[in-house]
Amino acid sequence: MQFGFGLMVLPMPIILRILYSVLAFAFAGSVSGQTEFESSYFPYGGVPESKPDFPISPAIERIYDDYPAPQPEFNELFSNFKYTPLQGLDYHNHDGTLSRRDPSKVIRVNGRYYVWYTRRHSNSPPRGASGGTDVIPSFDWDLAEIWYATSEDGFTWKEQGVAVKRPPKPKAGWRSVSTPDILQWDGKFYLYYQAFLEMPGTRGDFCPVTVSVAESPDGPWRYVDDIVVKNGPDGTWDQFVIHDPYPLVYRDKIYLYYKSQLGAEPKAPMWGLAIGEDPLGPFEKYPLNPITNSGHETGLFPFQGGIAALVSRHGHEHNTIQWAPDGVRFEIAAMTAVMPVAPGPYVPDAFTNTTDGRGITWGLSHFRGQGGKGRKHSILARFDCDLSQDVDDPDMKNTDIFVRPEVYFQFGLTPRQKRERTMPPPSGSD
Ligand code: AAL
Repeated sequence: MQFGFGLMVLPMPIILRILYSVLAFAFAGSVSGQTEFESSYFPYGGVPESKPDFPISPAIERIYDDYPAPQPEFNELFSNFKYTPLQGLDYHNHDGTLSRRDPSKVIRVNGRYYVWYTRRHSNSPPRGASGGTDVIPSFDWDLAEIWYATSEDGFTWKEQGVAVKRPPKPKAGWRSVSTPDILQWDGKFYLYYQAFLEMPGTRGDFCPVTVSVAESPDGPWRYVDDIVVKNGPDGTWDQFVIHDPYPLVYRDKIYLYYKSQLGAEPKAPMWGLAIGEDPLGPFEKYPLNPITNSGHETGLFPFQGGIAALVSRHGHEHNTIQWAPDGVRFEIAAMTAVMPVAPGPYVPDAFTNTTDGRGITWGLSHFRGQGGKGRKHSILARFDCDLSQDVDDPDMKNTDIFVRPEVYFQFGLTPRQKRERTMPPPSGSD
């Protein structure tokens, strides 16, 4: 809708903004004395626990209306993240031929922690879309298998071996199987994963999501020859990419979150949800997908009566922890920094159908681009946090984060930027 202003035609949103500014100005004028007077009485002694009943600024309104607690230190969904290298996993001297990445959520079975992940063991490091061949990986997750490791304490891990191998051509996954996540349902275990039918990078990063099933977390895993989360129809947001399948049991059903991408460059990954009553499907896509506007690799957990999400990379709301009271209506609950990439949290109540999710305190994640040029690979690491109703760790609630200069200098200018920025200013501008 548009409104005419003499000869000028202005769009509706601009008209509304002008109206708002005029009204706000008039209002501020009429109460200006009072506002200045009241504001000088905003109390000392910490942020008031409940919303003051005198006029406050929009920024102060937000801390009461938009966050679970007015101070991050008391917000159960705010946390720092601390990282520890894992013991027990070897990387071939970091020569790029062995990579581990995209860990599943961690679960505990018979007193042991289990994790599944993408493992690439190839003759050569990845050589990019144009360098990939039948035996040379294009990307870090090409020519991969799904392996698993177990741990007694979450710090030292023992790699146990392969869980899902690549099936023979032309079955889904013949080129690579990657990025698994785990579901425990009715006494059985289900691994959902990306099953590439072509080299990643051929047309993008397209692959269907399929599933393998086992009676025990140690396998053997039976390949179910079916695509469980289908691509959307042509022209829709998830017509190509369905990545990072991530199942939770919620409201008596399987809530399987996934990531797709609205376009190629700039990347616009967002998350969708598909809901099923049987681990083998059908999974029905939630009609309002995408249900986040940001986020790359999925990482979620039941929290209180809803679902919380670690939204680390990409989009307006990157570096946030979000919460949806119904698993769908996600809102920002906290902003944070240095979040785990590809988080696989330890979620004790992932499959209990809980209505009072207790939260998480640690998990595994990955670091990409290790080894330097020509040796690129990823490693798994542990992250710790306090996103739990049962833990109260003030050392995880710091909003004053300092990072070493080397980390800043890692974000150096590109050669183009350097060139352009060291050029003398155009003549006559002095
Ligand atoms: C990741 C995930 C998916 C992508 C690639 C490997 O971290 O989002 O798994 O395909 O990158």
